[in-house]
Amino acid sequence: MFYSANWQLVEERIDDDYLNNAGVNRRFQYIWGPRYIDDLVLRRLDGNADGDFADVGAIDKVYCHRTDAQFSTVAVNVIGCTPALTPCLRRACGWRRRGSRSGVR
Ligand SMILES: [Ca+2]
Ligand SMILES: [Ca+2]
Ligand SMILES: [Ca+2]
Repeated sequence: MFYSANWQLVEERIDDDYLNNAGVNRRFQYIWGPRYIDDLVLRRLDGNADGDFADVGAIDKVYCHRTDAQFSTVAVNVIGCTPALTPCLRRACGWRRRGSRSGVR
């Protein structure tokens, strides 16, 4: 696990089958917002640990965290990723283009 200087978890590397096949199988990255130290915005999963988050289908995913006023996660929206990250995040988190109605969470 890797942490920022503020002790926010930024990356987690998981070895699911260490005894039979040592080596990372999955990788999570954590993206934090600027509002507070516990402002977790989303996690993204590199489900095949190949270094990208663009494998379509059930392999790579985005987990968008919705939080309450105390920055506790109250809901997680999970979607399979697409090769282009921005539309993927828009779908997962309901983000809109700047200037459109009901924008960022
Ligand atoms: Ca392994
Ligand atoms: Ca991948
Ligand atoms: Ca890939």
